Amino acid sequence: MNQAYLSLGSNISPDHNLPTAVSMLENYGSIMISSSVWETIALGDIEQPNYLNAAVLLETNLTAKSLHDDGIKQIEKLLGRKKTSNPFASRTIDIDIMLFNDEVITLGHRRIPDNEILERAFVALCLAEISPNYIHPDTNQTLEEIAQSFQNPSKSMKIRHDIKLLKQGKPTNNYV
Ligand code: PH2
Ligand code: MG
Ligand code: MG
Repeated sequence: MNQAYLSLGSNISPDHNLPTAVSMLENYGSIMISSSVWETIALGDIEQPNYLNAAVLLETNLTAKSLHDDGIKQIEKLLGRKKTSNPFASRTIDIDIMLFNDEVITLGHRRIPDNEILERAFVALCLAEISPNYIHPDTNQTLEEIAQSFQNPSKSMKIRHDIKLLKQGKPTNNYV
């Protein structure tokens, strides 16, 4: 079994699309735990609605490539994701593989572990909620330590207690 740590984001009908995407991931494995749902200010140079962001741990038989090509792309398509050339365009759902076991993998133009873990507070904080003691293969820091290195994240992100995901809660053991 593989352990895929996924980050999810939506800013078009996010109250619907984020929980739906998490449920659809169960077609490709088992959701072991989900983070809180965070409302976050949109990053990027254009004005756009706030996002809802979260992270989940999916246990799966699929390889990283197959999870991406066959699972994630299918869910993004079914939820009406539109292809645009702007990497910051609003989207119904975006699912990115941030970590895969403790492996270093290149998938298309992205690398796993994804650079966004060290660059985006909401990615680090969501991942730290679901596996605080996971050791980042590049920095040797735990996800908890990486999350704590962000200055004042509460300015740009707040938990949305009214939206729940499958298996949301505190991790009972540490994965990987
Ligand atoms: N994703 C983007 C661009 N900007 N901003 C927030 N707050 N959350 C996202 O998931 C996000 C973003 C494209 O990767
Ligand atoms: Mg993304
Ligand atoms: Mg993506």
